[in-house]
Amino acid sequence: MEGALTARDRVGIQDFVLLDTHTSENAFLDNLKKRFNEDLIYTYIGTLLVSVNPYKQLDIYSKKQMDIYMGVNFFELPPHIYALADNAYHTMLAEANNHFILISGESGAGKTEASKKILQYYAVSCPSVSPMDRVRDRMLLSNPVLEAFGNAKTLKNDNSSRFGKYMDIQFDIQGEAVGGHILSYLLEKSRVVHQNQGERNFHIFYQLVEGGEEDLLRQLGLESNSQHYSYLVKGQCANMTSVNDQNDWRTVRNALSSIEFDNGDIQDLFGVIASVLHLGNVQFESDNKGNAKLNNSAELRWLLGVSVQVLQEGLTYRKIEANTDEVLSPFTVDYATYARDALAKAIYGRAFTWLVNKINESMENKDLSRKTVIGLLDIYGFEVFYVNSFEQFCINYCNEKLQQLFIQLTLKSEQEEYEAEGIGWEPVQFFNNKIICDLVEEKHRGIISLLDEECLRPGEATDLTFLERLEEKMGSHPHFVTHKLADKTTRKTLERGDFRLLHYAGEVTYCVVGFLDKNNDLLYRNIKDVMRESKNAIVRECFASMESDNRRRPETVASQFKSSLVGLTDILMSKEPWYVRCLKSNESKQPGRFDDSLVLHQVKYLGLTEHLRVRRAGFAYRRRYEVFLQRYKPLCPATWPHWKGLPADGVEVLVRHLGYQPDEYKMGRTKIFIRHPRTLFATEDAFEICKNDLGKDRPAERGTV
Ligand code: AOV
Ligand code: MG
Repeated sequence: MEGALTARDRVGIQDFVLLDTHTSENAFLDNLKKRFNEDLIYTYIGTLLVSVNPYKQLDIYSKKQMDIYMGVNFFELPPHIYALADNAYHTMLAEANNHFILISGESGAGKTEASKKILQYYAVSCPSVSPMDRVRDRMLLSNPVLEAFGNAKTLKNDNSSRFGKYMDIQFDIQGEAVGGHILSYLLEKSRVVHQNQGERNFHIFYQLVEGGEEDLLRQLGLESNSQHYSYLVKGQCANMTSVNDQNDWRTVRNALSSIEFDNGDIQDLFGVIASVLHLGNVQFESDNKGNAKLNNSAELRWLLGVSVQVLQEGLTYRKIEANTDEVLSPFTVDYATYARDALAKAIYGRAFTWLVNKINESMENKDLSRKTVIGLLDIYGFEVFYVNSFEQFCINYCNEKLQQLFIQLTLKSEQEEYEAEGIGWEPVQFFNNKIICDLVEEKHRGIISLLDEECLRPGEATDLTFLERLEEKMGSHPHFVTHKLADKTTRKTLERGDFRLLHYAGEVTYCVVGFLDKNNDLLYRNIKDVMRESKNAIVRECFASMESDNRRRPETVASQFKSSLVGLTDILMSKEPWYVRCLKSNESKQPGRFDDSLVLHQVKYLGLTEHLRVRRAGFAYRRRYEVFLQRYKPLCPATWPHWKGLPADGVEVLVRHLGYQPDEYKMGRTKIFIRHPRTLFATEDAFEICKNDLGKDRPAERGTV
């Protein structure tokens, strides 16, 4: 009927690879938008999943939906995060190797939600033998706990992850989820003592104060009102409508009891939170010599079971070693306030690490039998605020690294492999962000190295001398701009104390104030000694293992972060990748609103159309000849039970027998390349039937390929 929309027009194409006309960005956007308007938030590019944040609850995550997707071939059902989770899972079982799911996208795009859906899918749908239920429950329950301690409201996202999280889910050979392990990355500790306008501290503080039981609050000396605490009101939005701190408190409280936390641990943990709040209310004033003294020591008695006297001294004096003697040097009010905040950040940061370790203990599987893993990566997304500081610098650097990993694993290695395998190929151009990664992290020349060098000149270096060093060394770099070097048009918007990086995802102007301090993250030695006397076991433990006698300079924050990201890249590179690319539909968190230019910008910088072009022109699957033949040889009389010739020749005979059309595959030097997943799925189905028909004595079981 003329004028009527076909279903396809209305709901778009569910796999971009099948988009028949062209691969332009506009066609891409158009398809996403059509689907979004029908509440179809998921679309594939081959096996990559694109997800657009709907900002409303969709009825697509029920147990029934999970059952529908379990064990079904990827392309047989509409795109779904469950389909990706299921495909990764079944491939892991079939190939007996390790996988990871990289979830990326900017702040508020839906990464954390996606990672929770995947974990739920595994916890609910995978086969289960009763004793392991506990581990699975704990994996699920670790989420609300870590979110309470590690997430906060920012201007971009009401539940923004302020730490990076990589979680291995371990499966036994039956496919049961039997253990878990979390690695956490650089928590944004500065939030403990300061929040920008419109932002909050970590959720747990408000949950405890607003939701904590009367008895508990009395024990901790807390008022049931977040307005009372100076650390909770810096952003002037302690109370917000999109979260219910009281309900969340109960969830977290129950989760803590269900994970292996005993009452003592829980008490101590809340003791830490309360102490941080009390510490924030400690104020100093100047005595007649200009030295800091406490103007009210009442708050101190609530602090961590440390003697008031000792703590007071720790907060207002610094111990200096002079020859063999130790002398106490008094702080000014500013210094004392700084030392107080440094202590609050240190206590919270270390308690967070303690918490992650504790959760890991509770999910640990001590059984030594063979296991494979699926790793889930959910980090803080790229973010740009009105003022961006050291924290955004680290977060955005981390996103550059993940984009680089994505490029290496898909666009670059894919194309290099065709070349190496001698397969005719028209290269696809893409922007490689390695140049920005290098700008940040290169040894001796990168921004982190220059920052570290400045941190080695205490007393002489300042944030501004750091900026001067950058100007000196980076001057002509195409992705670096400062006021001094900018052309007239950009200079207007750039302050003297700023530098700007042209990131893969957009420009970010960083204000250098605080870079040195935050990178040094110093805590005076005597305050650490004080903490070791605490009656709170968590605090004692967190400060006990620390470097009191070790005079070596600890690694700076940025350098530690850099090494931990290198470590993460190594972990990921040893596994098979799957990708979820999350897109933000609009900036105002509104349900159903699709902002064309915002989405288009993300499609561009995430390299989605380039990825599509490589996918369309390329091959979805490839297998080494030996592996392919070993698995599928029962499907052809000529290759079963043994093929005597070269594996490549055997594969050729086999696929002809299976009816592969010439344009469906290519023979490389060491591998067969298969264009469409459906070809391999058909072969896999045939293999399953053949295996069942012929009974147990068949050789190529799942797991041997
Ligand atoms: P992020 O993890 O990518 O940002 P979230 O996963 O926290 O973003 O998503 C932000 C908000 O968007 C959530 O709190 C939900 O309200 C909504 N949302 C996301 N995905 C969905 C979905 N599939 N269905 C319904 N609502 C959704 V950050 O952690 O800030 O980088 O650091
Ligand atoms: Mg998140």
